[in-house]
Amino acid sequence: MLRLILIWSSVFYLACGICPNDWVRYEGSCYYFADLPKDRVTWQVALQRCLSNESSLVVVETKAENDFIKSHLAQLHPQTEDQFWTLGNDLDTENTWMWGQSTNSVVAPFTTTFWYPGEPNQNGGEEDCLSFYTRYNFAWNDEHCDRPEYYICEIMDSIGEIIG
Ligand SMILES: [Ca+2]
Ligand SMILES: [Ca+2]
Ligand SMILES: [Ca+2]
Repeated sequence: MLRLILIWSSVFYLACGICPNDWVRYEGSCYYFADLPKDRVTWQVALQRCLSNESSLVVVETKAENDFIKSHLAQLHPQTEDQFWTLGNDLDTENTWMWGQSTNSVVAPFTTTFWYPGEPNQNGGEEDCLSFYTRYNFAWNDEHCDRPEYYICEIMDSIGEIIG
């Protein structure tokens, strides 16, 4: 059922060339950026928030998409320590980074990465969720999944291919 909702929603919005209210369009996708300064949640809660909005945590596939997200995050003027969850994680197998989890419906390997130098560093021995880190000028960081952070949801045109 969830798959059907995701696919239908994706087809509807993207075929119409529009996004839901409060979402931002870029190329073939619609994005939702969590409200600053209050909407900070764990990675798992962020994932559920996106799923309940018929979307996914963001999947970054190209440098152009990464650049779009970085420029939008800069416009939000977050604090230095603020981070933004993506769907990326190595929860299934340490140091094997994937978009999604085997227990979720969306799983895809990474094609391109934008880690900050020295990341992912598994700091403290348990950093398994991927964030855009303000301190790093929004380069990628692996962070403790239970830490409350902001998040980005995406309705993507390729979601049908990814989960199909
Ligand atoms: Ca994407
Ligand atoms: Ca890890
Ligand atoms: Ca890290």
